[in-house]
Amino acid sequence: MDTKKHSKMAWLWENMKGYRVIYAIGILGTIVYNVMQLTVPYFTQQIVDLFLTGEDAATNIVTKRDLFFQLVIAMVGFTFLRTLIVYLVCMDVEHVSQKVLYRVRTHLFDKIERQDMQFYNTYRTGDLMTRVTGDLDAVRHMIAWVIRSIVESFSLLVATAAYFIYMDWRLALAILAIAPFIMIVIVLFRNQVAPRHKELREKLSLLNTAAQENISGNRVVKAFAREEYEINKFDKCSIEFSKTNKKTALTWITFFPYIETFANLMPIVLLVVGGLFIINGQLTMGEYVAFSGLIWAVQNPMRMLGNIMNEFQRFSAASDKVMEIYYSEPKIVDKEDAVDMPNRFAGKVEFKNVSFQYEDGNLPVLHNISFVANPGETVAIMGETGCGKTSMIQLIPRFYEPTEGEVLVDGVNVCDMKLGQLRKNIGLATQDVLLYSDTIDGNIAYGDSSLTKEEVEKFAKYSAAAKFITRMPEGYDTIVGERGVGLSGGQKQRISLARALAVKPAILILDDTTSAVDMETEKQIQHSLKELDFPCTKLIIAQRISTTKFADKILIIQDGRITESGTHDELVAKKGYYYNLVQLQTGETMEGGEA
Ligand code: DGT
Ligand code: MG
Repeated sequence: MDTKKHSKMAWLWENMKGYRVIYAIGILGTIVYNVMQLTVPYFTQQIVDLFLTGEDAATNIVTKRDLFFQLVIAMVGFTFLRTLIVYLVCMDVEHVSQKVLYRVRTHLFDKIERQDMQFYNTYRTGDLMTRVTGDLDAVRHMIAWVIRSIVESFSLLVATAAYFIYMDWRLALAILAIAPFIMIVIVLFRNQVAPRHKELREKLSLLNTAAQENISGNRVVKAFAREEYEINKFDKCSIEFSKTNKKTALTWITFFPYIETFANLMPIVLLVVGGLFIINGQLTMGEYVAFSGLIWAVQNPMRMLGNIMNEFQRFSAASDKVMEIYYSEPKIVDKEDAVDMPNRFAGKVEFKNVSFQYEDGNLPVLHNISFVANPGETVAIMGETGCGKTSMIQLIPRFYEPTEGEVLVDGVNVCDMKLGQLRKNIGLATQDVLLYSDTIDGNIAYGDSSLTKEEVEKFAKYSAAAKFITRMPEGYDTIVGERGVGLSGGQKQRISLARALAVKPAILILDDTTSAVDMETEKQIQHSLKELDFPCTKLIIAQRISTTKFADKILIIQDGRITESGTHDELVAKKGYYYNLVQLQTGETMEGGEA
């Protein structure tokens, strides 16, 4: 994530590809309409000198009547034309800014979507949301407003300065001598406000994260009756944000009087110096009127600079965040010489001396794991909570890479495969089930949208979900809420199983997928898993002996190591961990409790 290498403006320019010409036209238009502002005082000056205060004013108004009207019409005409150009320029830059916004946002989402697991462990959802919304808006604002305002102020200032110098360079210099002082104030302001904007952006991200985590975790909040606590927590974030906002605004307010004082000095200089020049006959009244009619054109850009600087710093802080994601690269990607595998895998899974440690963890979670699951076999994985089962199966779709050793599928190291090919062959039902707010049908067909209704129903039957789905008011068209709200834990697990089966995977991985379903339903699922109408290797993490009993192989994991492996009978005969588990669970069953 090397943001440093790319300058912000170069990055912006890069993303304006295809719109650069029309943007340049907009900028040119900005210059034109600002220079055009000078026409009004020019015409005014002519009118004043010729028809109002000049020596021949009285005769001129009779003899040069036509010129008078021409000047007035030109003045009105230019004003209209100018308004039209301003309108077109605004449309133009708005158009470009929206196009660029769309482009960057799509790119950003694409980047986020393709990241690996580690990325999601690092970034919080609320922060990522801030990047694709608020931060991006600051980028849009840069194109639509900040750049245009810089050009506007600059062109107005330069044109006016040139016109002033043309009229009377001594008076012009006297007025413009104040500008450098304003510049100094602006630089001091920038140094103070830049860190404020960085801080403000962080506070906004914290605020969004607090809101997001709270809303998605609302059930826990309710369960623990922690509403007050959470409201207070959010309130704190909100106060922090508002305080920082105030601090940022205050920074401007501290500098504003200096700029305002300097800017207001300009008309005073004009009055004093200009007055003296008129008295001495070095300046006509018309010229004085032109100067005074245009003095705002020097003052305003100076006043605007603070505002522009403020917005520029906001862009600067936001674009850092956006560019960090924009240039981020997932570590787990296809190798250039990735092996091209057949579309459908045979389904052999092999771990060879695999050890693994999370990048953000300080201890290895898997040690020297070796086993083979042959095509079509069922391998059960058992072990107490936290022993590393989920971590182990996450290495198969290459969500993470082993720190040592190799994970092979069909004899090829998964790290040498194309990710897309590998993952298309794996059906995974994760431990914490996440369903989309979509219909049940849509959720089951998530991995293969070409699935027919009949097929969806078939997979629902396999996962023993058909019955409860048909009982729902709208059957397969029932919309399940966000994260599957409205379904029971066991129902969600069964839909998740149907979704994993629906891709007809060569390798099916079930991570505790039947933990929340009753024994009877589980039996049905076991039965259908045996009867699947496509060949499939199954890796099943489970806690119940009833689930694992008929597996071709059972692996017992303890503290990240395989301590026992074999069939049910072999492991029972071994009288080790598994044997104790059997004792414990069958004993409980006999007493009538569920294992
Ligand atoms: P379970 O699902 O409760 O039966 O437990 P397992 O066996 O699935 O455990 P697993 O693989 O989720 O976790 C093994 C160890 O790894 C445990 O000490 C927690 C740690 N761990 C899990 N996920 C992460 C992670 O994303 N980052 C870090 N640093 N550690 C993790
Ligand atoms: Mg687990």
